[in-house]
Amino acid sequence: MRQKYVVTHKILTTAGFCVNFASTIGLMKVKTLGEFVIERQSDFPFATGELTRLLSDISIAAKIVNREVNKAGLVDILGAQGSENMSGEAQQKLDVYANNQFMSALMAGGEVCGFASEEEDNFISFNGAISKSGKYVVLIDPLDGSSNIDVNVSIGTIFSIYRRLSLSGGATLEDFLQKGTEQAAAGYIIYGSSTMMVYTTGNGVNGFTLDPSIGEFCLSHPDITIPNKGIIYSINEGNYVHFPEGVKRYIKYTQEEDLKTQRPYTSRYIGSLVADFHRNMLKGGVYLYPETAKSPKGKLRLLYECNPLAFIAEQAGGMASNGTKRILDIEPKELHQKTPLYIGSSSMVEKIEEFLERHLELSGK
Ligand code: P6P
Repeated sequence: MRQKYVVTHKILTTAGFCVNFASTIGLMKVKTLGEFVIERQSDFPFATGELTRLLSDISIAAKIVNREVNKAGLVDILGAQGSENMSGEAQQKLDVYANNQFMSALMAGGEVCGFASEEEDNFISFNGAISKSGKYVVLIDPLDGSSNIDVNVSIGTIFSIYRRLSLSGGATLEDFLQKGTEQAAAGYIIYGSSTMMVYTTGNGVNGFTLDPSIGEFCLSHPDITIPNKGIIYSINEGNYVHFPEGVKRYIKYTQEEDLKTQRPYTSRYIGSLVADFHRNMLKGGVYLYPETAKSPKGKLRLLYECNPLAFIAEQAGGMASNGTKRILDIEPKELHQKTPLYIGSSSMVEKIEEFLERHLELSGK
């Protein structure tokens, strides 16, 4: 009898191990980023595997950056680099590290002929034998919100992908100064309670969560849509006195009691654009960064922060405006140009535009 029990126990234990092993190595029904992009390759008009490799290059760099972000408190990678970026902001060591990781991965991948970054004064033309014939350029904020690294707040990477306009040779400035409507793809990575990669190629928005146990981004948020309205507004009210009158009136509007429109709204401001945007995208809400005294043209950069998030917002059914114009329609004039940004649930962005228009008229501008 005992012998029979021992044999049965061994069989059950082995079976249990096999099930766990199967789920651990992903035999369960999970779809990796790589599988998804290949499956959707036909969505991407020019794809002959190019997008697959390009997004794979980005995801590899994201995993490496994620590893460093997660142990930032343990190694000498915290704190200021001692240099400043083009916008005069102190570069954090991890900013520079992330910038170099994405640049190296894209240069090695061969699909990209040029790279522009918040951390680089000018664009970089990849002149390697393979890269020179790369059909795309990438613009990136390698680590947005990096001033939050030292205090363990979520930060993010934002990227924008265009097909090059120049026919051959190295990348040119015109390859980068394209309207947001011309983007081939755009996405962000959020390094938060989990690490996610969210992207669009113009056929909806999908989110992938990194499973550290298998080192793969797995589809976790298919077909993300922004609720048409929400009750969250994100803005640094410390700049209130410098806001345009229409923004001041909108903030007061959000704070009024009105059950029918579920006011007062809730104020949530993390100080990390990707984190605020991601939450508002899933729950509904609006993020505002108007002109201020310190940033008379707005603080956020059009090409590698506002355009990619605007593409994603619109693909998810939301809106992105500079207060009077669709972000994606703005004609870029220079690489690091800034713009005011109002982005998120459509009805909330529209309400802000109404306030701005009404108070522009009243002020006679
Ligand atoms: P402020 C980070 O520097 C950033 O670009 C965004 O991630 C963030 O939303 C914003 O600036 C915070 O700026 O002026 O409110 O500290």
